[in-house]
Amino acid sequence: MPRILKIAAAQLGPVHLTSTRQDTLSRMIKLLQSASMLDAQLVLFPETAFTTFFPRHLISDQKELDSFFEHAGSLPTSLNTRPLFDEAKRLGIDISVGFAERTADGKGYNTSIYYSASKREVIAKYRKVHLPGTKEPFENPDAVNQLEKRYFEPGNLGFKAFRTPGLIPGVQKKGSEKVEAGQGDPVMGMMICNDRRWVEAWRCYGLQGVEVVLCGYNTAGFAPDLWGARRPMTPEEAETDAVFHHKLVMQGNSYMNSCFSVSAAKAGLEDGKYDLIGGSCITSPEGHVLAEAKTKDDEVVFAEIDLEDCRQGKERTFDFDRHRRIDQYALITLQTGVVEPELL
Ligand code: CDT
Repeated sequence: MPRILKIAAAQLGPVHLTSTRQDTLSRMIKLLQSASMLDAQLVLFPETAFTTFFPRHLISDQKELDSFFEHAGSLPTSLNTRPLFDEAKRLGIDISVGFAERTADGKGYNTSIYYSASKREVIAKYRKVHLPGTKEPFENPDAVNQLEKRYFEPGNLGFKAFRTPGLIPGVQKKGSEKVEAGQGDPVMGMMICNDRRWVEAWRCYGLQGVEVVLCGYNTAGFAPDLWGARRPMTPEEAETDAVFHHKLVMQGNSYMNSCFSVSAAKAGLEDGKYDLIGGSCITSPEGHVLAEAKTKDDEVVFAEIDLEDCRQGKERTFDFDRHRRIDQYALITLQTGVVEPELL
């Protein structure tokens, strides 16, 4: 049975340290409205969407640092964020959005939530597991820093897939007479930026029959101290490579887990200095790019997809039940780092 879904990535152009929350929020609402004109049912916003990507800065003033964070419970009610949720409710569009989360006991997480317009509430929350970069800034004063390990704890909610209600009429529900895989409400999973480079994250979702993976990101285009460089690269070459790797992991992992994926960038030159790649895209379970951003500015990337397309991979090449050999994969959970074979 076809299960059609209209989905969009809301790519944001640069958000500067000097950008006001109100201005950024208005841009996000405008993107939501543009997606609504295309009839989108679900819109994904980037990682830390409401502010600049602040982990590149060393911020020692606690009050200043706190100004980048939100409490998850108050996201749909806080003055800083509420208008986006009100508009999603008014338009009847589900949204997934990334933000810096401060918990009641003062911990920080890099988080994204899924808001269901039909339920009028947040139905899922994910905290970024793979935090890249360093705790301390690089000695090189010109380096681009990525201080996520300083500001955030590693996510502790695992990779928990969830169903999104109210998007597709006539799907099978709990207690339906004949229950089959791939006939219910869409199965989705969230990851955040660096997570997309880790096959383990995708496989955890794949094992729950994920049909759409949502991933917001802020990826530096030119950051040799972070990426490392075996040979000197111009900023243009480095950015081309970064976009290539972004698409490679979205396409490859979508294929290997027979799912669609949506990725939404924060893109362009933040603070006139820090280049973030664009490349927001929607990929298919066969690994093809269905739609992609053409700019590094505010832009909606849209596709109409049929979740039934996930069945081909899930029932043949990647029928996990028939073909996986977990007795041979023990190393994956026994060992974190690399242990090479003994020298000859
Ligand atoms: N935001 C984020 O996770 N960015 C990282 C940069 C990695 S630097 C080695 C990314 O994987 O895109």
